[in-house]
Parts: sequence; structure tokens; C-alpha cells
Amino acid sequence: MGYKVAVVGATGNVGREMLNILDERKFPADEVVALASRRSMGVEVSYGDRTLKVKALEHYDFSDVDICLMSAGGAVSKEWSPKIGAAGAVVIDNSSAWRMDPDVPLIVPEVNAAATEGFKKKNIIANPNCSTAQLVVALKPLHDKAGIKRVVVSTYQSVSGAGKDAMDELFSQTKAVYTNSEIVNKKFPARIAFNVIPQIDVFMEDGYTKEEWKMMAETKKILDPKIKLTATCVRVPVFVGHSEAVNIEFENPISADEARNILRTSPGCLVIDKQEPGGYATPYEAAGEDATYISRIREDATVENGLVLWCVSDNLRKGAALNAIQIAEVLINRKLITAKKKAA
Ligand code: 11C
Repeated sequence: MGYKVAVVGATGNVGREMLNILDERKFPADEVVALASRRSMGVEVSYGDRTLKVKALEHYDFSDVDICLMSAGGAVSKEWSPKIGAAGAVVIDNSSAWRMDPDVPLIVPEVNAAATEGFKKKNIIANPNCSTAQLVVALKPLHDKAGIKRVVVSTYQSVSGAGKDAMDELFSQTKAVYTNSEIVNKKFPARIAFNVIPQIDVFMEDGYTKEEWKMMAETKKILDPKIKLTATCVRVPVFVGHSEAVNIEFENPISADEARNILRTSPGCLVIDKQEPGGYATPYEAAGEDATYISRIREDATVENGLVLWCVSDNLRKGAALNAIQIAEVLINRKLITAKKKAA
């Protein structure tokens, strides 16, 4: 017997990608339902070669749902994830609402799949922020080898991280530049076309932005609370694919060659690292793919035991939808859930 899967936020960038990936990976679902707010009721979304009509979250009965993939924003998750979890479905939540809750595991399967078992208290598992997911996939094997002390990361994040309207804004601003029309900023704090913006999410009291704080806090929770991390998160005019320049200081020596060899065989990693023009990954290659691409691995002579690398991944896939579905696969493969009996 297969599972009944609900996708909440099915009309958004990540929700649509969740439906694609469920189909691509032949997820063992007998039934998939697409849910969103009342205003999207009746909208049609694709699930493989099928079309699903979106139903209203507010009226949905979750009692025979096994897994709920939730990507409808923090406010909806705060209200609905506990209700859906209490109705008996395991919620895999893509928002930031539950990530730091001590009773909610925060999971990147390549890094801490074993922690998934802790989901039973609330029936909620959190998916990390997209910029954290790819970073910890790259860091984990290096941490296992040489022990990471400190990380300095600068991100180059695509507009799709901010949603469909943000992608439209990059498109319309770019068009406006070419047609000499008025540039309208609605989604971003500054013009994004032909520009970069050193602010993602709101400012915190210490001067960091919330996106930067998430990278620090989530890396500690997923990988190791002892790791010190400082981040500068920047929005760039790219549609899909987040990139990161990462400086890492280790407890023990590790050479660039060793790191390259380790990462070549590490889950979720794909090393493209030829020291020649084009011998590295860019968001263009990563978009639509599952791997975290790692390039430009080199020794940092300015610190003891230092390495520098570049990593790129599809933020809608590994950073969100794919990671959520990999978590659902962990639940099934580790026999942490069984499909409920459905009414005939
Ligand atoms: C961005 N990383 O690129 C954000 C999007 O906490 O899940 C995801 C925000 C989150 O804007």
C-alpha cells in the first residue's frame, strides 16, 4: 500500500517543484493532493503527466494523509503544521517557523538523517533554509575528516528564493532597462536588475540579517554546535541557483587534494574543479539538478589549516523541495512511518 501525500503551497515555486520531484523520483504515493489558500482553489498544477486541481487548506481533512509537504510560508506553517501533525500526518515543513524548536528535527539527509527519529513529539520535521542546505552538504565530509572550527561564507542568492513575484520583478526590471521604462521595486529593498543587494530578509539587532543568522544557527543545529560561522548574504540577478564562497578553518591539516578526493565520493556532492576557464560550476549548470556542485577548492595560506571553496546548488530543489522529499524517503526507508489504512 502506498502513501497519501499532501502538498501545501502547491501553487508556489517550491510547491510546484515538490510535485515535479515526487513524480520524477517515483515516490511511492497512491494519492497526491495539492492544497493552498482558498484564493488558489481550482487552480490547476502538474504532477507528472497528471493535472491536479488545488483544494483549500482551510477545509481539508488530514486524517488519512500520511505525509504533508508544507511550503506556504512561516505564518501558515505556524498555524497549520501543529494541527496537521496532531491529525496524524507527518509534516515536513519548509518554512523557518519550526527549525529551531528543540522538539523538531532539522534535517539534511546527507548530513544528519539519524536525527529524523526525533520527529514524534510534534509530528513535524523542518527543512533548512536553502543557503544552509547546500553549505552543510559540502561541509559535512570535510568536518568528519579534519574538524571545522570556523566558516566565513558569502552568498550569491538567486531571486527565486524570494518567490515567484521576485522572479517576475527581475524579469520586468530587466525589460524596463532595455525599453527605457520606469523601474519598479516591490519585492526587493533596491533595484535587482543589473545590480546586487547585500540584504536578504530583515535586519537583526546585531547588524546581521535574518538570512545570515539562519545560516549560523541552522549549521550549528544540523552539523555541530561548536562550529563558528559568519555569513554575508547577497541577492544577485540570477533566476535559479544559489552560489556560495566559503572559507573554512579546520582543527587539523587537510590539503586541497584531500578535500577534492573526499568530496568526490561524498553523498550529494559533485566536484567540478579544473583550474582553467569554465572549469567550475555556475548557477546555470546547477539549475534543475540535484547535486551540490563544488569548485575552486584551494588552500588558504592566510590561516592555519584553511581551505576555500565555491559551492552552487538549485535552491528550489536541494535547498527546498528535493530535501523535503529526501526526508520523506528517510521516513519510509528507516520504517519510521507506515501508510495508514484508507477508507474504501
Ligand atoms: C532566499 N533563502 O533566498 C531565502 C528563501 O527561511 O526558508 C528561503 C527562506 C527560508 O530568499
